[in-house]
Amino acid sequence: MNTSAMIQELKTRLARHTAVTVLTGAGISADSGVPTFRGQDGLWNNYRPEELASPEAFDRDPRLVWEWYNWRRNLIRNCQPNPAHYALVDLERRGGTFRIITQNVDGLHTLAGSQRVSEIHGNIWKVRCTRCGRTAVNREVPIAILPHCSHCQGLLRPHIVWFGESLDPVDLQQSHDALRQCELLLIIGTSGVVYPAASFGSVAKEHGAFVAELNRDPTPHSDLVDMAIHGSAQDLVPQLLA
Ligand code: BJW
Ligand code: ZN
Repeated sequence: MNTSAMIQELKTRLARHTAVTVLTGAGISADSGVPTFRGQDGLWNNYRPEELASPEAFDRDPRLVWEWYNWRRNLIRNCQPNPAHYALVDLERRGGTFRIITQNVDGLHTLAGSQRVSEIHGNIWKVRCTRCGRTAVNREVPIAILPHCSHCQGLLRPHIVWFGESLDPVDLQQSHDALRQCELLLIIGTSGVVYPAASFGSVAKEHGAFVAELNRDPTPHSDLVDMAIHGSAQDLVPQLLA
């Protein structure tokens, strides 16, 4: 099936189905100028994840980790949602059971206007106290290094899920509910290598959903999903709603 035939089939399914779940990754924000993690221009080409995105790294050198997050916050604050984010807002407004499960920490889905969003890897605009666990929104750029909690003076960290850390049980529950309930799962712009999100396509499929992947490049899941469409998210996603 060629791309336009696949888009047409997805449009028909979207019009028919009343339970839709969308899993997004860095690729949906790439067109907004947010760097992805893997691939040619990915962050992990220049930075080692274990030195920046792990609890051990933060224990060892919180200043270095915060400097990296200041650099990222500065970059992301100038990024705006793109047509793919806005198309998903329109999709939610059509009604029915809907949820976006995003691995992105940039907050662009909610900035675009999406309501039912589970940010399973956290949010770069939130901080969390390493002592009392309180979370707060903090949009300062640069954030004062090292930031401390106004309640208990504990050291603040980014409210982001690093490697080896568990996801928030509420986010996990919401995600699993959405994966079990949906008739259609759209997987947009993720390389599909980071767990548990990498297993979400199989979970939805086991529960009877039609699973479609929209990605610039093939992924390890492209042959396992019901449909894989290649192209940029900002071109493909709005076409589904046109
Ligand atoms: C476009 C495009 C365009 C580009 N249009 N498309 C089971 C098996 C093996 C390992 C594990 C396992 N369970 C857990 C693990 C360990 C680990 C893991 O998965 N490791 C793997 C790498 C092997 N997982 C965890 O540690 C997770 N915790 C957990 O499971 O707890 C329980 C547990 C712990 C330990 C052992 C067992 C159980 C937590 C994962 C947290 C991930 N955090 C990060 C970093 C945050 C730092 C930060 O942002 O500040 O989150 S990693 C990084 O990858 C980031 C992303 O959210 C995540 C996913 O990346 P994503 O979104 O897929 O981006 P890319 O760059 O990889 O791909 C972009 C895609 O877009 C590409 O496909 C392009 O083609 C495409 N694209 N332009 C459309 N314009
Ligand atoms: Zn505190």
